Amino acid sequence: MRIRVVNPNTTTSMTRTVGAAASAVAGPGTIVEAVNPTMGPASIESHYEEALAVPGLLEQIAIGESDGVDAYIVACFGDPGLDAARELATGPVIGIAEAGFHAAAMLGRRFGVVTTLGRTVGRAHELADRYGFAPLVTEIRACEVPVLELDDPASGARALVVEECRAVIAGGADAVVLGCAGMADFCSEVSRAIGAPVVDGVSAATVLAESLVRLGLSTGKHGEYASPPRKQFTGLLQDFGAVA
Ligand code: 5HY
Repeated sequence: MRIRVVNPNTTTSMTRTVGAAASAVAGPGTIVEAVNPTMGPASIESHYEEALAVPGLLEQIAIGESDGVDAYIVACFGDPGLDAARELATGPVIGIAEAGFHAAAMLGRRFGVVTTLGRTVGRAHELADRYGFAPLVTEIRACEVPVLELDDPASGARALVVEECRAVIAGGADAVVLGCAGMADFCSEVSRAIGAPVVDGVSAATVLAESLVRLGLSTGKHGEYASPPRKQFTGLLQDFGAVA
Protein backbone atom coordinates (compact mmCIF):
# COMPACT_ATOMS: atom_id res chain seq x y z
CA MET A 1 0.00 0.00 0.00
CA ARG A 2 1.03 3.64 -0.51
CA ILE A 3 0.62 6.15 2.31
CA ARG A 4 1.30 9.80 1.55
CA VAL A 5 2.32 11.95 4.50
CA VAL A 6 1.59 15.56 3.66
CA ASN A 7 3.45 18.22 5.62
CA PRO A 8 1.24 21.24 4.83
CA ASN A 9 4.02 23.74 5.42
CA THR A 10 6.83 24.25 2.91
CA THR A 11 9.81 23.39 5.15
CA THR A 12 11.46 20.33 3.61
CA SER A 13 13.44 19.46 6.75
CA MET A 14 10.12 18.95 8.58
CA THR A 15 8.89 16.85 5.67
CA ARG A 16 11.95 14.64 6.12
CA THR A 17 11.27 14.42 9.88
CA VAL A 18 7.66 13.30 9.43
CA GLY A 19 8.63 10.92 6.63
CA ALA A 20 11.22 9.27 8.86
CA ALA A 21 8.75 8.95 11.74
CA ALA A 22 6.15 7.36 9.49
CA SER A 23 8.64 5.04 7.79
CA ALA A 24 9.93 3.86 11.18
CA VAL A 25 6.54 2.37 12.11
CA ALA A 26 5.14 1.42 8.70
CA GLY A 27 4.78 -2.28 7.95
CA PRO A 28 6.86 -4.17 5.34
CA GLY A 29 4.20 -3.85 2.66
CA THR A 30 3.74 -0.10 3.07
CA ILE A 31 5.40 2.56 0.94
CA VAL A 32 5.59 5.88 2.80
CA GLU A 33 5.98 9.03 0.69
CA ALA A 34 6.41 12.34 2.52
CA VAL A 35 5.61 15.48 0.56
CA ASN A 36 4.95 19.18 1.07
CA PRO A 37 3.41 21.89 -1.09
CA THR A 38 5.61 24.23 -3.12
CA MET A 39 3.35 27.14 -2.11
CA GLY A 40 2.31 28.30 1.34
CA PRO A 41 3.77 29.19 4.75
CA ALA A 42 7.14 27.91 6.01
CA SER A 43 5.38 26.91 9.23
CA ILE A 44 1.83 27.01 10.63
CA GLU A 45 1.41 28.79 13.96
CA SER A 46 -1.64 30.98 13.39
CA HIS A 47 -5.11 30.80 11.87
CA TYR A 48 -3.89 32.92 8.94
CA GLU A 49 -1.05 30.48 8.14
CA GLU A 50 -3.35 27.51 8.62
CA ALA A 51 -5.88 28.93 6.15
CA LEU A 52 -3.21 29.68 3.55
CA ALA A 53 -1.65 26.22 3.90
CA VAL A 54 -4.85 24.47 2.81
CA PRO A 55 -4.68 25.13 -0.99
CA GLY A 56 -1.20 23.58 -1.12
CA LEU A 57 -2.33 20.64 0.98
CA LEU A 58 -5.31 20.01 -1.30
CA GLU A 59 -3.06 20.20 -4.35
CA GLN A 60 -0.97 17.39 -2.83
CA ILE A 61 -4.11 15.33 -2.16
CA ALA A 62 -5.21 15.77 -5.77
CA ILE A 63 -1.77 14.66 -6.97
CA GLY A 64 -2.00 11.67 -4.64
CA GLU A 65 -5.33 10.68 -6.13
CA SER A 66 -3.86 10.67 -9.62
CA ASP A 67 -0.94 8.62 -8.26
CA GLY A 68 -3.26 6.01 -6.76
CA VAL A 69 -2.33 6.68 -3.12
CA ASP A 70 -4.20 4.47 -0.62
CA ALA A 71 -4.29 6.81 2.41
CA TYR A 72 -3.13 10.24 3.52
CA ILE A 73 -1.84 11.82 6.70
CA VAL A 74 -2.22 15.55 7.33
CA ALA A 75 1.04 16.05 9.18
CA CYS A 76 0.29 19.28 11.05
CA PHE A 77 -1.22 19.41 14.53
CA GLY A 78 -3.99 21.77 13.54
CA ASP A 79 -5.27 19.07 11.14
CA PRO A 80 -5.66 21.85 8.51
CA GLY A 81 -7.95 21.11 5.58
CA LEU A 82 -8.85 17.67 6.89
CA ASP A 83 -12.49 17.81 5.82
CA ALA A 84 -11.72 19.24 2.38
CA ALA A 85 -9.01 16.60 1.90
CA ARG A 86 -11.57 13.90 2.68
CA GLU A 87 -13.83 15.25 -0.07
CA LEU A 88 -11.00 14.85 -2.59
CA ALA A 89 -9.61 11.55 -1.36
CA THR A 90 -10.92 8.04 -1.89
CA GLY A 91 -8.86 6.41 0.85
CA PRO A 92 -8.73 7.42 4.52
CA VAL A 93 -7.33 10.83 5.48
CA ILE A 94 -6.09 11.11 9.07
CA GLY A 95 -4.95 14.19 10.93
CA ILE A 96 -2.07 13.85 13.39
CA ALA A 97 -4.00 15.53 16.20
CA GLU A 98 -6.93 13.19 15.59
CA ALA A 99 -4.64 10.15 15.58
CA GLY A 100 -2.68 11.31 18.62
CA PHE A 101 -5.84 11.84 20.64
CA HIS A 102 -7.24 8.42 19.70
CA ALA A 103 -4.02 6.66 20.67
CA ALA A 104 -3.62 8.55 23.96
CA ALA A 105 -7.23 7.85 24.92
CA MET A 106 -6.40 4.12 24.90
CA LEU A 107 -3.44 4.54 27.27
CA GLY A 108 -5.22 5.75 30.41
CA ARG A 109 -8.09 7.71 31.85
CA ARG A 110 -6.82 11.16 30.82
CA PHE A 111 -4.13 12.72 28.65
CA GLY A 112 -2.54 16.08 28.08
CA VAL A 113 -0.94 17.84 25.12
CA VAL A 114 2.31 19.78 24.76
CA THR A 115 2.42 22.03 21.74
CA THR A 116 4.60 24.86 20.42
CA LEU A 117 3.27 28.41 20.87
CA GLY A 118 0.57 29.30 23.38
CA ARG A 119 -1.47 30.93 20.60
CA THR A 120 -2.15 27.45 19.11
CA VAL A 121 -3.55 25.98 22.37
CA GLY A 122 -7.09 27.14 21.61
CA ARG A 123 -7.08 25.29 18.28
CA ALA A 124 -5.91 22.11 20.01
CA HIS A 125 -8.77 22.39 22.53
CA GLU A 126 -11.17 22.94 19.63
CA LEU A 127 -9.95 19.76 17.91
CA ALA A 128 -10.18 17.73 21.13
CA ASP A 129 -13.75 18.94 21.43
CA ARG A 130 -14.60 18.20 17.80
CA TYR A 131 -13.18 14.67 18.03
CA GLY A 132 -14.99 14.00 21.32
CA PHE A 133 -11.94 13.84 23.56
CA ALA A 134 -12.39 17.08 25.54
CA PRO A 135 -13.52 15.23 28.74
CA LEU A 136 -10.25 13.24 28.68
CA VAL A 137 -7.89 16.21 28.24
CA THR A 138 -6.33 17.42 31.49
CA GLU A 139 -4.48 20.38 30.00
CA ILE A 140 -2.78 21.65 26.88
CA ARG A 141 0.58 23.34 27.53
CA ALA A 142 2.96 25.18 25.24
CA CYS A 143 6.77 25.01 25.24
CA GLU A 144 6.82 28.44 23.56
CA VAL A 145 9.37 27.35 20.95
CA PRO A 146 8.45 28.36 17.39
CA VAL A 147 7.97 25.43 15.01
CA LEU A 148 11.03 26.25 12.93
CA GLU A 149 13.29 26.42 15.99
CA LEU A 150 12.38 22.96 17.29
CA ASP A 151 15.37 21.34 15.60
CA ASP A 152 17.78 24.14 16.60
CA PRO A 153 19.79 22.92 19.63
CA ALA A 154 20.16 26.56 20.74
CA SER A 155 16.40 26.73 21.34
CA GLY A 156 16.58 24.15 24.13
CA ALA A 157 13.36 22.75 22.68
CA ARG A 158 13.89 19.16 23.77
CA ALA A 159 14.51 20.10 27.40
CA LEU A 160 11.54 22.47 27.38
CA VAL A 161 9.25 19.82 25.91
CA VAL A 162 10.42 17.33 28.56
CA GLU A 163 9.68 19.90 31.26
CA GLU A 164 6.17 20.57 29.95
CA CYS A 165 5.44 16.86 29.47
CA ARG A 166 6.61 16.16 33.02
CA ALA A 167 4.23 18.87 34.26
CA VAL A 168 1.35 17.32 32.29
CA ILE A 169 1.96 13.95 33.99
CA ALA A 170 2.33 15.64 37.40
CA GLY A 171 -1.03 17.26 36.69
CA GLY A 172 -2.77 13.90 36.58
CA ALA A 173 -2.53 12.82 32.94
CA ASP A 174 -1.65 9.21 32.10
CA ALA A 175 -0.12 10.10 28.74
CA VAL A 176 1.00 13.06 26.67
CA VAL A 177 0.39 13.89 23.01
CA LEU A 178 3.08 15.92 21.23
CA GLY A 179 1.39 18.87 19.58
CA CYS A 180 3.60 19.38 16.56
CA ALA A 181 4.74 17.26 13.64
CA GLY A 182 8.18 18.75 14.16
CA MET A 183 8.40 17.00 17.54
CA ALA A 184 8.03 13.55 15.95
CA ASP A 185 11.71 12.78 16.50
CA PHE A 186 11.50 13.86 20.16
CA CYS A 187 9.02 11.17 21.13
CA SER A 188 11.16 8.27 22.43
CA GLU A 189 13.61 10.56 24.24
CA VAL A 190 10.81 12.47 25.98
CA SER A 191 8.98 9.28 26.97
CA ARG A 192 12.15 7.82 28.51
CA ALA A 193 12.85 11.09 30.34
CA ILE A 194 9.41 11.35 31.96
CA GLY A 195 8.70 7.63 32.40
CA ALA A 196 5.27 7.89 30.82
CA PRO A 197 3.71 7.22 27.40
CA VAL A 198 4.26 10.03 24.88
CA VAL A 199 2.33 9.87 21.60
CA ASP A 200 3.63 11.25 18.31
CA GLY A 201 0.67 11.91 16.03
CA VAL A 202 2.62 11.13 12.86
CA SER A 203 3.44 7.59 14.00
CA ALA A 204 -0.06 7.06 15.37
CA ALA A 205 -1.63 8.28 12.13
CA THR A 206 0.61 6.00 10.09
CA VAL A 207 -0.39 2.80 11.86
CA LEU A 208 -4.05 3.86 11.93
CA ALA A 209 -4.01 4.59 8.20
CA GLU A 210 -2.37 1.23 7.51
CA SER A 211 -4.99 -0.55 9.62
CA LEU A 212 -7.90 1.13 7.88
CA VAL A 213 -6.51 0.30 4.44
CA ARG A 214 -5.83 -3.28 5.55
CA LEU A 215 -9.47 -3.53 6.67
CA GLY A 216 -10.52 -2.41 3.20
CA LEU A 217 -11.99 0.81 4.60
CA SER A 218 -12.11 4.17 2.82
CA THR A 219 -13.70 7.59 3.25
CA GLY A 220 -17.50 7.54 3.01
CA LYS A 221 -18.43 9.33 -0.22
CA HIS A 222 -22.24 9.36 -0.09
CA GLY A 223 -22.74 12.37 2.16
CA GLU A 224 -20.64 15.20 3.54
CA TYR A 225 -17.39 13.87 2.07
CA ALA A 226 -18.71 13.29 -1.46
CA SER A 227 -16.53 14.87 -4.16
CA PRO A 228 -17.13 18.64 -4.19
CA PRO A 229 -19.38 19.99 -6.96
CA ARG A 230 -17.47 21.19 -10.03
CA LYS A 231 -17.32 24.98 -10.04
CA GLN A 232 -15.46 27.85 -11.67
CA PHE A 233 -12.50 29.22 -9.70
CA THR A 234 -10.75 32.43 -10.69
CA GLY A 235 -7.51 34.26 -9.94
CA LEU A 236 -4.72 32.44 -8.09
CA LEU A 237 -7.07 29.50 -7.48
CA GLN A 238 -8.26 29.16 -11.06
CA ASP A 239 -6.79 25.66 -11.45
CA PHE A 240 -8.63 24.31 -8.38
CA GLY A 241 -11.89 23.99 -10.28
CA ALA A 242 -10.44 21.07 -12.19
CA VAL A 243 -9.13 19.38 -9.04
CA ALA A 244 -12.45 18.14 -7.69
C1 5HY B 1 2.70 21.50 12.90
N1 5HY B 1 2.58 23.79 12.72
O1 5HY B 1 2.56 20.33 13.31
C2 5HY B 1 2.03 22.69 13.52
C3 5HY B 1 2.34 22.79 14.99
C4 5HY B 1 1.60 23.94 15.61
O2 5HY B 1 3.92 23.96 10.86
N2 5HY B 1 3.39 21.93 11.85
C5 5HY B 1 3.34 23.29 11.74
O3 5HY B 1 2.26 24.74 16.23
O4 5HY B 1 0.37 23.97 15.46
